[in-house]
Order: sequence, then structure tokens, then C-alpha cells
Amino acid sequence: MSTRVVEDSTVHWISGAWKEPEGNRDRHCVEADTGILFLEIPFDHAVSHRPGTRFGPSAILAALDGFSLYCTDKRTDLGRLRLRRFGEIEVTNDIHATYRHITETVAGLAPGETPVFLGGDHSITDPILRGLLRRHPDRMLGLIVFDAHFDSRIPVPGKEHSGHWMHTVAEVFDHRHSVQLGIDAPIYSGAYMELAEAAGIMVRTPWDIRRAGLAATVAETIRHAVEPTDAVHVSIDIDCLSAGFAPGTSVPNPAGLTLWDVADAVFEIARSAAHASLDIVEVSPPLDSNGLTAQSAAHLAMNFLAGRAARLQPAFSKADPAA
Ligand SMILES: [Mn+2]
Repeated sequence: MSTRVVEDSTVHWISGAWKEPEGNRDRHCVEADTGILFLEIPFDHAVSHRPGTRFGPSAILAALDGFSLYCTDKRTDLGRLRLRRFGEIEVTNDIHATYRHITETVAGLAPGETPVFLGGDHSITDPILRGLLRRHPDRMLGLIVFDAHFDSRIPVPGKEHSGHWMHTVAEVFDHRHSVQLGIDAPIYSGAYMELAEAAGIMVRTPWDIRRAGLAATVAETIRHAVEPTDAVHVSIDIDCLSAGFAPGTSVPNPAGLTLWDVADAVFEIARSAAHASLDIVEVSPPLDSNGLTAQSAAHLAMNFLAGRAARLQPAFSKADPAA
């Protein structure tokens, strides 16, 4: 968005807030808790249905650049955050070499900044988590996933896809502090639900969430994945959203969650966790309608940023009637 309808000196845009050129890391400039590092992973070689998510990162960033640094919905100023772009993590059509490269890159990120990964297909969350575990081996990591899918299929060598990363990452990651919210895809057996819950994963379908209420579900999620851990990784597959909010994805979801439910949950999670990281995956601009899915993804990213910013504003909780 290069032309602004609004010319107002009180409004500061995300497009003008990026602090340093891509890849120029200055760890002395990064204040703990305020640094946010956006990384692009334009990888869709493992997408299980329709490709196109390689164009997701640039579309989400373009949408974010059209936002101001004030999250109006959450009455939260993002101005104290230091936003920085890493640029693209290099990907190739060698799936396993790409995963190794993602893990190495994430493991080597300087401490202090909060990483936000923009995909790409959902298979990248496995190498991201492996990298986060190596980046901070001293931290116990919780995992909160918003997705219509379990992503826990048994992988078949040579037929890798984006639907088995929850299974493969269990080689190195204990799911006892994992949560999956929004699971409702009609392509499973009861065995998937039983296996997930037997592994300690807190699974809540959209129906579960509607019955318990969002606030109760978020509180339970925080008790399961945030309070017992040192850091939490949030993974948002955009197909957790109803297709009305996210038509531009490989497998659009006719049911799903609402954008505001996920946004409010992400805000509360980001506000409650001492350390956090985020990935947003499966946004496919070639399948999108009027850029709506990228806008939804940007809205979720902004709510994550607002949650981190709200942690820095103790006065926020006094002004928040819900707190
Ligand atoms: Mn999914």
C-alpha cells in the first residue's frame, strides 16, 4: 500500500516502523521483550492439496504494512515494539535439506527477539520447533496450535506432506503441554482424537469452544501450555478459520472458528506468556479473494503484537474491564 488516504501526524504506520535493513542484525540494539523479528519461509513443496503458500509471507507483510501501529480493537499501542525483518529463509525443492536449513537458521537466531514466522505450508512448524528447542535448550516450551487438522498422520517416505508435522516433531518434543484448538476437519477416525489426548494434547473442537465459551477455553489453554512452561510457540494454520474469513488456503474450512475468536485468544496468550513465538501458515494468495485471507492473517499477527505490547504496559490491565 503506497498511497495513503490518511495523512495524519498522529498515525504511525507499520510500513515506516521496520528498524533495520534485512539481515542486518545488531544484538546490542535489541531490548529484551520489545524486539520482534519477522522471518519469511516461502515454502510450499509439502502442501498436501493446492500449492500457492510460497506467496503467503509477502502478502501478509504487505497487508501489515497497511496497518497503523495502534491496535484499535485492543486499545494497545505497538510503538514500543522494535519490529525488524530478517528476510527470507532460503528454501529449495529438496524438502529435507530445506527443513534442516530452517532448523539451523532458527537455532542460530540471536536471543532476545521474539520470532514471527510467516509461511509457507504447515510442514515448516516441525523444523521451526526443532530450531527453537536448540535456540533455548534451557526453556521448557509449550505449543498452542490453531488448526482444523490434527496433522498427525504417519509419514510415508517419499510422500511427505504438510499433514504429519505434529507426529514427526514428537521425536524431539513432548506434547504434554500442547494444545490444538479448532480441530474439525471431516477426514479422521476417532483414533486420531484418542492418540492426541493420550499424548497429553488438550484438543478442543469448535463445538467444544462454543459450549465452554472462548474465555474459559483460553484460560484452560493458558493453564495447560503457558503456566507450566517457560515459553510458548503459537502456530496458526489459517484454515482454522471459517472460509468466510480465509478463503485463500489449500483446504478452505466451511465451519471452523471466527476471526475474532482466534484474534482474542492469540492476544491473551501473547499477553500471558513470558516468552513467545508465532508462526502463521497456509495463506495462499493465488487462491485468495480480494486479499481477505492475507488481511485476516495480518489481523492475527497484529493481535499477537498487541499482546506482547500489552505486557509492557502495566496500566493496560487497569483499563481493561475484562482483566
Ligand atoms: Mn490445517
